[in-house]
Amino acid sequence: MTNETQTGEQIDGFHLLIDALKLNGLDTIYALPGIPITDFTRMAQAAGIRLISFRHEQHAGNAAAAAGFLTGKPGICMTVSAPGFLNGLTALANATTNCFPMILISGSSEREIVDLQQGDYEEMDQLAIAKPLCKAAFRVLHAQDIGVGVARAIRSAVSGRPGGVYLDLPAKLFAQTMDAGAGKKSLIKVVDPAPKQIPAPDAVQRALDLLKGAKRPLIVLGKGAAYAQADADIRALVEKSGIPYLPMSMAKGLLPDTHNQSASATRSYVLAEADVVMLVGARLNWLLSHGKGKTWGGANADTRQFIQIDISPTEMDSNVPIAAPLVGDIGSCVSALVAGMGAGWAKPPTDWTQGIAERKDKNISKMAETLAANPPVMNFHSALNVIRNAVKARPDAIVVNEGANTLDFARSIVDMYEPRKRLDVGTWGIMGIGMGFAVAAAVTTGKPVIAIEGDSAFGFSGMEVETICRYNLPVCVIVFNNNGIYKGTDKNPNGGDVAPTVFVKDARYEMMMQAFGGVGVRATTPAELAKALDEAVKSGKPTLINAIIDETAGTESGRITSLNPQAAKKK
Ligand code: ADP
Ligand code: TZD
Ligand code: MG
Repeated sequence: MTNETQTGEQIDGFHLLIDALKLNGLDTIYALPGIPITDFTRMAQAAGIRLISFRHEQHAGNAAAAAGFLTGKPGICMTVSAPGFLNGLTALANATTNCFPMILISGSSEREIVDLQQGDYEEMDQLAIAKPLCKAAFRVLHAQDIGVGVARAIRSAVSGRPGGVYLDLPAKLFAQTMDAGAGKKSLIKVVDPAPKQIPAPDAVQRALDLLKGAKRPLIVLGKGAAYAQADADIRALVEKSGIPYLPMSMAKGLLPDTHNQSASATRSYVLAEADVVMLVGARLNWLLSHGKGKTWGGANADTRQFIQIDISPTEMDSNVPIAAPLVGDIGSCVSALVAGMGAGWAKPPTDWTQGIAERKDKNISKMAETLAANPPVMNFHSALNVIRNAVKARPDAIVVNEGANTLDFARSIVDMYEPRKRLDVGTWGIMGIGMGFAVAAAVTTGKPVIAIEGDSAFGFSGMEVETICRYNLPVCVIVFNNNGIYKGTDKNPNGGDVAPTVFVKDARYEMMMQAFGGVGVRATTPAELAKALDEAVKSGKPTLINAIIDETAGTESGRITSLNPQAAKKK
């Protein structure tokens, strides 16, 4: 065979994969080495890819997912076969659930042995297992197909509704060689991986007509709106329309939470009373009570109409009828709406906006009183007031947040000022994202990261404080230590073992960070917490603050008690 691209030099699978990733601007890999990818991680690092090596694959996967959300490029996670793959799979499924683009690349055993179930080292049919849990799954068997495999993975992850993609690479592939020139030619630089999807003009008009007739309109911004990086268009839509808006938790900061159109402080009122609701990158799932029931009761319960902007056409009518579906990418949809509003757009009736403003003011001053109180034992409010002030002073800091009470209180107390600065438990309400998300936030942005962690939540990924120290990342972890899940006061009425929700009392979490050379502080007062947090943010040193919280202060299941039948009965 003659081929003008043939050079006589050879290239192997390892280097084809590295080159394919680099060609597409994928410059960071979150990984955990071992057979068959150990050499790959070394070679990737040598080739200038940032290789962040974790202590458990789930956290490497979570880091890749958060990187995907923050950058709009798929985050790359790399694991070994079977158990490593399975450890990463939770993160892949969670990323898909959250609509975050990531690619989980796993080494795997040889097909011949796996398919005959002959018992290879870490044998598992990984592709089959991954398939139902992610957006797309591919396997590459030949070195010359690595370029195509990576290209397909990238496109699948970021086009349309973003999600997780699995790429299966059997061990033998890495060592396969081919002519270097032909290899180079086989790689694909993906052009326009997430193409705009322009909404149909009649769909835009339908939405505008509905909005125009509304007496009590409401905009709900979801994390899809944050992901879309259409910040200026979204601000223009909100401000030009004059419509009150509610940010879902990861959409906080798209407009500053202090914006006068934010209705967060009177959330239940606006959900119950709105007559036309426009969802922008937010699904009507459990987090919005499926668009029906008590939350959406009020005078307009039977006549309320929804407009939904989403890139996924099949999201429409998932829970309630959508009167005006607007299918397209958020940037294109929102800018079309703004253009269509024209110059003479009438703002919503003042009885609606005034009513909201009054309720809001009342609730905000009530909250201010609670936040100012300084009870003898630090509680969620007095501790979060400190963090609220710290974020106000450093609006570029990224907040990572998980737990139950620690999550619910932080979400409502800590105002956000900039887009994509809040990362949390997302659609599943999953525990364990903390340290992985924090690492990715620090690595992709270089900004200070403040991880607000319930003591239970922190436990899921706590070992990654070593990773944070190893890469000297500007992460300050604040463990809200109330001695347990929800609270630390449960007793086993029968004696014997302690109750299932309580932990060792007064655990010294700060020593975990000290163990790896970071700063550890135990804080029992808001003043101590403020000082330690200020120093952490200024120095950028890995820090863990063990914030001692009144163990009686929390409530069971935080704010989702209604989903916990036993606790709801007790209430
Ligand atoms: P939240 O939890 O904040 O309410 P969801 O995760 O439920 O948000 O909803 C996000 C929605 O945003 C998904 O339905 C997804 O399809 C959509 N989405 C994501 N990116 C875009 C985009 N660029 N343009 C339009 N819709 C998007
Ligand atoms: N496991 C996983 C993966 N996700 C979950 N959401 C849970 C278990 C159940 N769960 C919650 O929903 S919140 C929570 C668990 C275990 C921990 C709450 O305790 P915390 O927070 O200490 O983190 P507070 O402040 O004490 O309420
Ligand atoms: Mg707790």
